[in-house]
Amino acid sequence: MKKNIVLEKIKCGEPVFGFGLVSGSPLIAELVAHAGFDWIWIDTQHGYWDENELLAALQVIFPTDTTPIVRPGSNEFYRIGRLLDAGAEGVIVPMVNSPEEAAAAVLAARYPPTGGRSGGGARLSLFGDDYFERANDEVLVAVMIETTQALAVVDEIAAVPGVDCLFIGPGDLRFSMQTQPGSAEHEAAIARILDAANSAGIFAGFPCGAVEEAIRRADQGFKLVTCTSDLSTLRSGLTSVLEALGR
Ligand code: 3PY
Ligand code: MG
Repeated sequence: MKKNIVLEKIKCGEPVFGFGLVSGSPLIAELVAHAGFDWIWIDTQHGYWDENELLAALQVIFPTDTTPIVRPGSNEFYRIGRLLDAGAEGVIVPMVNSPEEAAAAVLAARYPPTGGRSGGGARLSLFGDDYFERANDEVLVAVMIETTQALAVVDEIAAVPGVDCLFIGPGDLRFSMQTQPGSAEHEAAIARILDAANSAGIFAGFPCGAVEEAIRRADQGFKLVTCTSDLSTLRSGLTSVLEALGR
């Protein structure tokens, strides 16, 4: 089976740097996939992807060395299975608030005996004849810790068999904590989640808005980080052009 390069690098102790796609554009996905990032985060929770655009994006990413990881809109069994059947090499499941919800994500993403993923998906033959035997080792399962409820049971969530990564949702976490991003209590919660992942022998991830932050979070110990996204990059490019025009 095609190796999951992201998991391979993380197993060697390296952080992996990704780029988020929210625009629903396979054209942008192709450009980014050839740019040299370790992974692409396709966000179908807050991004603007329909199923056909998502499939087209996965098709253009496939021949490259960039690993596509998709965030489903919610923690639903068939939704997660469909993303993986379309060729996602991992899922980042939002709003996982309990060990039971983490176990539900694993059930959807891993084949028996670890989980209950349903076998199917014609594209999977492209990954190799041994896809069904190897997928449980090659598919990355990240659960998002982004509420005070999840924070209270973060060690139990990290201990759920089949979970590879605790991926922080810093924005929702700060809403849930009723605090500001970067406040001492927000940073303490972030450090607590990182610790929980490390203590459980798994890794942690962080979505960053800028490359400087991605490097800082990687230095802090986060392994699966994003640097920015397509629309943020476009927005900052537009700002520079308008500034040059004096507008
Ligand atoms: C959050 O910050 O809550 C996220 O989900 C990041 O996309
Ligand atoms: Mg969130």
